[in-house]
Order: sequence, then C-alpha cells, then structure tokens
Amino acid sequence: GQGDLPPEIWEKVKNHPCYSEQAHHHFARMHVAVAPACNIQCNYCNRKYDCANESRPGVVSEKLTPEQAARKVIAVASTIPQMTVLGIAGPGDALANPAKTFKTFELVTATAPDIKLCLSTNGLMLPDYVEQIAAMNVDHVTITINMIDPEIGAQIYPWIFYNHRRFTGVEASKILSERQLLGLEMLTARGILVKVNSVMIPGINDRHLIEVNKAVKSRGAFLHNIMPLISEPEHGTVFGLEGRRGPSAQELKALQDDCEGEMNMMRHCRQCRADAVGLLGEDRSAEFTTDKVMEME
Ligand code: CLF
Ligand code: SF4
Repeated sequence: GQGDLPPEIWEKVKNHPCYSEQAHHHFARMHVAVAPACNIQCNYCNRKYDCANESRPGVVSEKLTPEQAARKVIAVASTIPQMTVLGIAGPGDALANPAKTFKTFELVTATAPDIKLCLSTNGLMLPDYVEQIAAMNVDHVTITINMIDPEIGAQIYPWIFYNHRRFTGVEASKILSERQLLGLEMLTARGILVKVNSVMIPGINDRHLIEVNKAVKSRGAFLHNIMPLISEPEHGTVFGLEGRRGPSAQELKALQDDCEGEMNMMRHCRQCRADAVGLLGEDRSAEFTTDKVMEME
C-alpha cells in the first residue's frame, strides 16, 4: 500500500521493482550493459566480469552501444508489458562512461518516454553529473557506499582514478567517501530518490555499516540495500580479499535488523546481472541478445 509516503514519492516508487517490495511481484526492470569502464578498484571486483556493486559479480554481460541498447529496450518493452524501469548498472560504472550512459537515456526517452530511468554508480563522479541526471529526468540513483571511514576504505579500495591521476590508500578512500556523500546530498536536494547499496564484507566493514546507515539516512537516502559479498570461486578471484567469505544469511539478516529502526531496508535484492531482463529473480536476457533483437524488428 501507499503507507506514509507523500504522493509525489509514491508516484516514483509504486512501479519500481527495487524501490517497492510490493512492486517487485508485478513490475519488471531491465539493464543494458553500455558502461564497460571503471574509475576505481574494489577489492571484491574481478574486472573480467560485471560490476559487483549493483550486479551479480562473476557473469559476463553482452556489451552494447547506446543504439543497440535503445533497440533492445524497445524490443523488451513490446514483449514484456510489465517492464517499467531501465537501469544502467555496469558492467563497469555508469558515470565512468557518461557519454554512453546519457546517450542511451536520451535515445530511450525519445522513443519510450514512459520508461523510468535508473542508474547505479560508485559515486566518484556523481557530483559532476547531478545536473545532467536531473535534466534527463532520472528519478532513481543507486550509490554503492561501503564505508565512511577512509581507514576501512583502504582495505576495500586499493586505488581510484580521479582528476587524471591515481590515488591510493587512505587518500583514495577519503576522496571517494567525500564525493559519494556530496553526490547523495546533491541528489536528495533535487528530489531524486537515492538507494544506497553496501557490500557486507565480514571482518572489514560489517559492524561499520551501522555507521554508514546513519550517515546516509541523515543525508536523505530513501532506501538502504545491504548485499552479501559473493566470494564463491565460480564467480572468479576476489582480489585483495582472498580467503574472505561472504556473510551467512543469518549474519546478513542480523545486520539488516540492526539498521531497520533507522530507515527502510531493502531485503528483496537479487543482485541482478548488468544485462538482466524481467521480474527480479527472473532472467530473460537470453531472449534479447542483439541477434534476436534484430530478428524481432
Ligand atoms: Fe537496476 Fe539497480 Fe535500478 Fe534496480 S537493480 S539499477 S535499482 S533497476 Fe534491484 Fe537488481 Fe538489487 Fe539492483 S534487485 S541488483 S537493487
Ligand atoms: Fe568493479 Fe564495480 Fe568496483 Fe568498478 S565499481 S571496481 S566495476 S565492483
């Protein structure tokens, strides 16, 4: 139901399968993998695969040009009527590939103006693009925030690439954290709904995520999605976190419960692929490869 939400917020969440627990039974999302590059290194990322910040790590998505992506969106929307949201979530970082990300949004808006636009980012470049995000009517942005303490960040991020140079160690995480929190504040000030994703890494940031939760709530984040580190060998090497295990289901739930009193927690995330298509938990991407989309036209 509508709950306590103001009407203008309800309008933005009622058809979004990630922002509304109820909506995810009835509405579908799709991702297009138009963003291959990344500007930071997360220790849990294997660059051969999809960005682990939003998408299930360890799977390889078919990379598309903005034109191919827009054609795919039309093909999917005409096949799956419940398709309400287009997200760009990798396989790298949406805002490390701004030309491709915004060109895709522009093409989709021109041909399918009813589709809601969503993007996911590590946040490093976010303050620079808030104006453009607002101008393109992107209603939903996800920022992956794994720490607010650069000492903890240094154990998660070996480097960032910013202002044409590489930063490492605590300095890198200090810049990243400042940019993430500034971007969050700028988006919420414009009425754009922000979801924060955090990857729970036992022994590194698990208890610290309670502090992260408070920090993002106080800056206006709408929803917090704490996801488990996926460290099974079949998902590829987890660099710098060798030997780290993901949390158990009970450990994850306990942390979500500890944060629940502070703000809305997302508990139905399926860690989708960067080219996922369909209802959450359903993957119809194989029906919409570039070859098949061309046949459908
Ligand atoms: Fe995609 Fe993410 Fe938008 Fe959803 S997914 S960019 S907010 S449209 Fe959703 Fe998938 Fe979890 Fe992401 S279930 S991985 S939270
Ligand atoms: Fe990998 Fe995503 Fe981190 Fe970039 S932001 S290093 S693609 S997990």
